[in-house]
Amino acid sequence: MQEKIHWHILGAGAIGSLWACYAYQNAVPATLILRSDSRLQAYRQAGGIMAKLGALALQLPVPVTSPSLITKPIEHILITTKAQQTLAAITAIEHQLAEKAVIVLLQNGLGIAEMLSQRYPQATLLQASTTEGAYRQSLFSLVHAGRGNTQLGQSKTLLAETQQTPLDHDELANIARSLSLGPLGMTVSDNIDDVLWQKLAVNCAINPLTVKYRCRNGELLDNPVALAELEAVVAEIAQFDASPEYPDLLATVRHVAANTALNRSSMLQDIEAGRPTEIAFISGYLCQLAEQHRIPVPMNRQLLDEIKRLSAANQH
Ligand code: KPL
Repeated sequence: MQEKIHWHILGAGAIGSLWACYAYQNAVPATLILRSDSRLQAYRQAGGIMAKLGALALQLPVPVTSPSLITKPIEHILITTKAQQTLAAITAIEHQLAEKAVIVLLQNGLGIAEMLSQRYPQATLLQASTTEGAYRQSLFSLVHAGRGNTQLGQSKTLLAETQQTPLDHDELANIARSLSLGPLGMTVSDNIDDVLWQKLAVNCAINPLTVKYRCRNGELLDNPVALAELEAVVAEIAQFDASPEYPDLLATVRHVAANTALNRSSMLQDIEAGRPTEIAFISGYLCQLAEQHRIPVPMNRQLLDEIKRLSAANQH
């Protein structure tokens, strides 16, 4: 029988905690890496993660560690940190990261994969995108709020730019299977670049506009001014060669806004809590690419500037 892969999960936010809880529930070996020894202490005092998984509310003693306590090389790591926290988080554990580690990046925004592939050229870097809905009520209290799906793949764009070895479909399927922790499913996408680009469009449109209008995701569809701006954001993104066509992209964004109608976007939650946002890796990434390719993206630029300004005024 094939030995089960032991995953380390870096990033104990909602998505990282979600995978860690279902790993525990499925008796799959996984360790959640907390950011510091003091967090570890707080976790021990809490006695685990209080998880509301559908109708079940359970206290789960999920295995955890902290960067200073990791003694064995990490061969498989699922990164679920916010984009802006990734470099600091991985630097803290890189003394134990195996040279040929398999790294799965599951986060909003783009740009981090390129940085990681330069920094760890021997590693196998995979990317994933999820529509599972989860949020934390407090540090160690998690709600699995909505069922979705998760796709995994190896970016062809990144493969073309680096010396990474391409994995075949069976190898990818094996990794996806090991991260499919009932009821969380993970499937292989043969075009993860397309999936990530669609997710970028969703986040460029919904996240900053929900901050601008201080509204829930679905309310963007009911407000004609916000909807016109959402359409402008998407039309600008559709100009890029790598992008899916405008009607498909717009249909995806509208579908996600309708499906998550009652959600407050992660960016709105960050702004309201005075936390840094992911804007630099969402609209910021897009505007940088637009500059390189001389593509006009005035609506995205305006939203980038507005969120940056609000963030600077808002952090407490
Ligand atoms: O990814 C999201 C986010 O809030 O960051 C969406 C899909 C917009 C759901 O709220």
